[in-house]
Amino acid sequence: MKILTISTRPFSDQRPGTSGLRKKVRIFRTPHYLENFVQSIFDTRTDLSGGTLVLGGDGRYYNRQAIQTIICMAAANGVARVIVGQSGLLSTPAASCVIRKYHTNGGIILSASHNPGGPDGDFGIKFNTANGGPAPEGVTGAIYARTREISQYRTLAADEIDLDTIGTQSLGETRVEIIDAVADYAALMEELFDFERIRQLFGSGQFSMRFDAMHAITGPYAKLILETMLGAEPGTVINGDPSEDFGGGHPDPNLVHAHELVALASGPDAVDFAAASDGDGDRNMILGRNFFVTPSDSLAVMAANARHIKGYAGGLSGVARSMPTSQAVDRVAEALGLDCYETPTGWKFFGNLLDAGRITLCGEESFGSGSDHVREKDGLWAVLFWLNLLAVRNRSVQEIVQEHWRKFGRNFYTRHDYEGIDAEAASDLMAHLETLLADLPGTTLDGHTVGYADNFAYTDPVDGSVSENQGIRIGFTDGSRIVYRLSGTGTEGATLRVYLEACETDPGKQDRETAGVMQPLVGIATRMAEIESRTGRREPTVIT
Ligand code: G16
Repeated sequence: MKILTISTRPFSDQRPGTSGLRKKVRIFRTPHYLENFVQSIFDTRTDLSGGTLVLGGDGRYYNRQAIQTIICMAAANGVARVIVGQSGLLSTPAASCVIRKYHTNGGIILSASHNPGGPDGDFGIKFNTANGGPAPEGVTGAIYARTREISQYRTLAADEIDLDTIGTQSLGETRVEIIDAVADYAALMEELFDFERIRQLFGSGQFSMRFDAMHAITGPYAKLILETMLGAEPGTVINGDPSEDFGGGHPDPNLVHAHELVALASGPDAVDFAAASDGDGDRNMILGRNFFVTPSDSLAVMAANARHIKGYAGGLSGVARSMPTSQAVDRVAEALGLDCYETPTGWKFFGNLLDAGRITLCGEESFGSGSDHVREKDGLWAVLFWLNLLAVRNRSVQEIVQEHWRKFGRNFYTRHDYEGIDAEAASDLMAHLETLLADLPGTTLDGHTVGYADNFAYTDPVDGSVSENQGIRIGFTDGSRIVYRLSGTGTEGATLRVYLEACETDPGKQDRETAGVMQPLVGIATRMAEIESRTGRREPTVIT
């Protein structure tokens, strides 16, 4: 088969963000744009030549074409074996599972996660290393550097691969294996959780659940695992057929975008348990009857209850959370005598801690949690963890969480996002906050005394690498915090995230409404950052 060498010129905007390269579909369709980035992966990850690559995506618009392009380029770059999810699909956690299970050299995952899809939507690509996790900054930095100097890429003139039929095909010297996208992942879940107990819960007739796949990748996974393997009634999975534009929706599992599910978990006829996942299946939202579990609380509850779950009954080695995630899990770690790490935003920062066996569970405020079973956050895993817990504890979601607060204290939490603001105004706002930091400690703002104020920097305890400028933290002596960051996953302008947290150990005050509790901190945060005058926004775009 003839290898073609195509001349190209660098694009200046291929620096990966928090989780790979995310851009509008129309940018990815610019001639050579996708190819340049992919060739830069092959040029910097030289062990892929003669090695094995996993390939799959969340099924969004442009997924199939991109898969065909990458298979041809893999063959032209000497990859010996490409393992592709059937129809070009693999959820992000399933891709991580497959990369690890078959001892491959890494994987390319096509996804823009929770961002909308379709011809006018977003697309994304990221490289995961042989441990199954998102490439660390050293690797993404090298790929980016290569994109700045690339002058040619290699591909093949070949017929399209049949992506829909399971089996092995040849492309020149390269074996292309189309695998069942769900089977390996489902088998791993069965190892971790007590499926028999969950089957009994569903079979009891006393328990109702809905899972919202949001027209995205987890539909087939959830139908097989929840309805077929665990016996949940047909229809438990809603919006379960993946579509290229996610049914025109925004596949982000939060209270705003998963409103259909929220309605099913509200009111007198509410289901007992509801959950949703995102575009590529790594995020999760957990709801009880008329009850929302914040992602930060979800992580803390999991850590406190891990001993009840088959796969974690042997104990946890430690836990970690991203910096803006609430400190709820820190309280659990302290009570249980576990190490607790605070990392920058981005799942890639958990990789070394997981590989070194320093942590078993980790999570983020951005609706992500996971464990050492793979090296990505994992939406369905979190749902199964909760299902297993409900089956074993015989309590409602609300009872479990409220009991947790009584024991460990409650960390009220909210995040305000200002999306699509002017990028320059956003960076000026952050620069303005920097100028305030030195004088803040010791001052009192509306009754809250500042204990520390800094721009978060992280030194990886395993490899010593340093990541600076990871967000402004203002910590008060009463345990409350304000955190400011600019998102690294948006594709339009800038998104300012303001994260707010207030601690309450008095059980008599733990059942108040979050919005009321947070109001004073919201006032401090918006004034201090001069949000309205600098961005022109009076209100956040999304509050979660
Ligand atoms: C990605 C990262 C997460 C991060 C989230 C939000 O998630 O993997 O670690 O918390 O983005 O990042 P940012 O605040 O920079 O937008 P996903 O689900 O989008 O892949």
